[in-house]
Amino acid sequence: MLNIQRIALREIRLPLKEPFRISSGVLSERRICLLELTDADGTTGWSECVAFEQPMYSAETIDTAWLAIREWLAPRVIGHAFEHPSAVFAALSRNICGHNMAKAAVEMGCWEVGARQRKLPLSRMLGGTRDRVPTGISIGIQATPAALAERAKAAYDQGYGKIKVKIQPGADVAFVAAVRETLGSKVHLMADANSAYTLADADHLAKLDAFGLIMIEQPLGRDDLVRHAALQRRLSTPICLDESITGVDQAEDMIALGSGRIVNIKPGRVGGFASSKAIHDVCERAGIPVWCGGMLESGIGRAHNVALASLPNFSLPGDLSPSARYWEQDIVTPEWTMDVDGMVQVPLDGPGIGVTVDLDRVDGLTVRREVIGSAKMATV
Ligand code: OSB
Ligand code: MG
Repeated sequence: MLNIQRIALREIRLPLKEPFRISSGVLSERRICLLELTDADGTTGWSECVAFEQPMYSAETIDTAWLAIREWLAPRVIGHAFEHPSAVFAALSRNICGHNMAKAAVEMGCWEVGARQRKLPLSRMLGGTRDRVPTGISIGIQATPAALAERAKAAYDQGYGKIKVKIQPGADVAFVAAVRETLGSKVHLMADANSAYTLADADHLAKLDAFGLIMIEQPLGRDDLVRHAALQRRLSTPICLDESITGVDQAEDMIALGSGRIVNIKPGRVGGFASSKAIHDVCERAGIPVWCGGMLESGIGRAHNVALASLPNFSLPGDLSPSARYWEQDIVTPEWTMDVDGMVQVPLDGPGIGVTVDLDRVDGLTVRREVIGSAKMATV
């Protein structure tokens, strides 16, 4: 029985080792909202809200998420009993539109608490079956094709099983060509446009068909399911949708319309684990592969993603790079690592997320804190 009494929100700031550029903007520091949830039985769990500082990827930001959690979402959970965390998403969604990343942070924290109560690894609580998951890397937009090719080569040599390069108009065909030429024809290569194109660019995008990409991710706008279907008919490269898939309904629409052939599931984008699992299941039935995307998470969000990626239909490498790719030092121990075959171990030895939050470090990085819920328990 889940019965959350208290949610402690905090904001930490974590500088990225190097700026990450996508078509809609640059990230150089992550302002991260962390949640620590406490159940009536004393069990605690952690989650991370993946919203960015600016509304560049989706409408949410860390500040809107903080407000949504404090004002509307935490009160739907605190002091309410749930048989199982799978019931939380519906309770958060009744008459509350949008705010998926805020909902996900609360809901995924509930799954972590539920897993700890049952003494289960989060992976197994979710229905995961793998004990290691294949990892890809997402490389930001670089100044020149040669610089990108050099990055891609270094990543391939490290063992990554999939290389994704960010593209935008003016940094696309020549950049992908340089990477393909450097890596050879066998390496799993893909491009992610983060909605930078319109259907008027279809002929231009069709030039990418020459490079044998395993997919092109989110070429058009997030609401462009019909236009993506038109574009897919013009491309031999499979389209993978990211921003467009905000819930299971959009996944069903994508399948019905033929808007894409692969789905990137980010649990934050879709409102949490119940929604992710529903999308996973719908895609599995339709023969659509899924993989787990990333939002430059700290080690806490990464733990949630790795657990999700251990489900059976996550059949392509996820954007699950190890801690050292992003941070000088992560906020969990052990840090996330990848072996020479590009695999990340799913923690199965302990309950919940399976990594320990470095509280001293988190305290040192905290710039804002707010406790919601039981005053009696809110003494720290
Ligand atoms: O579209 O997947 C994306 C990073 C910021 C914004 C959007 C995206 C990304 C990534 C990073 O691709 C993936 C990662 O966490 O390594
Ligand atoms: Mg993407």
